[in-house]
Amino acid sequence: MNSTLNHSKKTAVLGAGESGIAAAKLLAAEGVSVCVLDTASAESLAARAATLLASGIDLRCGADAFVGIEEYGAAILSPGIDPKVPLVCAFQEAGVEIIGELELAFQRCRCPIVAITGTNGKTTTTQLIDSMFNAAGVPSVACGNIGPAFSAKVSGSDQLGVMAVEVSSFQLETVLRFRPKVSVWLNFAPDHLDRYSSMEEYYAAKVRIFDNLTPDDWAVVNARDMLPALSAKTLRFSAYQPGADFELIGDVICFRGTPVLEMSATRLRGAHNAENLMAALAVGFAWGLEWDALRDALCDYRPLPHRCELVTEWEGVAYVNDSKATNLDALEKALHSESRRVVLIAGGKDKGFEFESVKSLVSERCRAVVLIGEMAPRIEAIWADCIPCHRSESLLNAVDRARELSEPGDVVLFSPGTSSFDMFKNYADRGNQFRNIVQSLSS
Ligand code: UMA
Repeated sequence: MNSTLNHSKKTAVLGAGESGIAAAKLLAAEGVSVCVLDTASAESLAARAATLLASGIDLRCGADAFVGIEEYGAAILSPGIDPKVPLVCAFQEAGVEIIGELELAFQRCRCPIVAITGTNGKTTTTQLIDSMFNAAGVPSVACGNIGPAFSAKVSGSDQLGVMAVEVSSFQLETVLRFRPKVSVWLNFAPDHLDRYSSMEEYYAAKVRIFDNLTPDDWAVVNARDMLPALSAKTLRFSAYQPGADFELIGDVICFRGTPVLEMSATRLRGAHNAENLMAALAVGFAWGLEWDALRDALCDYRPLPHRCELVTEWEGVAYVNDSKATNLDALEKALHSESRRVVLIAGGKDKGFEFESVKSLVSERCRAVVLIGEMAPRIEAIWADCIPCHRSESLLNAVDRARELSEPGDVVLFSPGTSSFDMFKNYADRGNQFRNIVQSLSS
């Protein structure tokens, strides 16, 4: 076993979500005595308790999670659990070593990995890279923040040529030896300010992707971002400024002046997607693959739902579901990629964003704005002096209002700019509800 952890005592896995269950099963398969702890109620975790029990793993829930901490020699932390919560503090105070699920899986991985981080575009780029490798004959699996968990996939990694691992700042907070063969840094913009006290703290977590790079490794980075000096071989990309290794010249992605891929040959739109494609191409170059081996996979790639997804054209108005826009950078990119006049539906959970930063873009591109969720009053207070703002209590009313406000040739863009948890299960639930509402109203 290639772990630095002390497994002579029991190992605790903190969190019974997807990554916690995968980590617990991975350890149990190695013969480690493991117990999963979760502060949620036993009722809410009944199904997961049954899954774990089937693998011979105990689950302690609610207040029971805090009992007998001295019994454990090590703890594995799920990414969604903030290290500042009482359960993690109790382990820290007891002197138990804690590592994250990402680190646990990395220490067991038997193939090189490409790790992809960034505020936006991670999942699209991870899928692009994974399909590009498979098409080029390098067996690959995509996992990590994209799901399934990295821990769920490492046991078969000796059969793979590479793993494309999407990594979040939450996962990177607790790395030790994590060392990707290629580290991809897509972009950096305000997000997760409900977990981090400042942008500096968020950046400090994310930049840990480069902690263990050596001159044998590669870094693929956005030329617009300020990053520390990197010891790895570095490739830079930008769709917004000249001078990087990968640039966008007209509609064409070029590598050091040579045309490589026409955007119009792909199903992806917008400069932000050009950057996702550049990052994938750069990974292929770092791996020594030929452009011809990469192009077809990138051109065949179909964008995921909830990312500037056209739902329908109705009464001459396009309805676009961009529910994945859970931060202002994503909202800004959606507005930039729209040439039509926009009726924007925005708002959701208050994550601490200052909607001031997109105010001038919104007033330039939008005919009107319909606001929903916890943040609606705060956004209205910021935007109302430059753009007509309307508040709606439900998404159904918001779509109805946006329909009244739009004119033929417009687009109704649902790009919330913040997360969904005040009204919906997650961004996918929010996007599915938007799509269903639009489809039922228009049919
Ligand atoms: N919990 C506690 N105590 C606490 C807080 C939470 O016990 O104080 C428990 C909860 O009751 C719950 C469990 O922890 O049962 C949840 O753990 P988790 O939030 O880590 O969720 P997982 O299901 O393991 O999902 C995680 C990622 N979630 C987060 O980072 C929030 C998933 O990314 C990822 O797909 C999955 O691991 C597999 O790797 C989701 C995500 O939203 C998609 N990521 C964020 C994002 O993309 O913005 C970072």
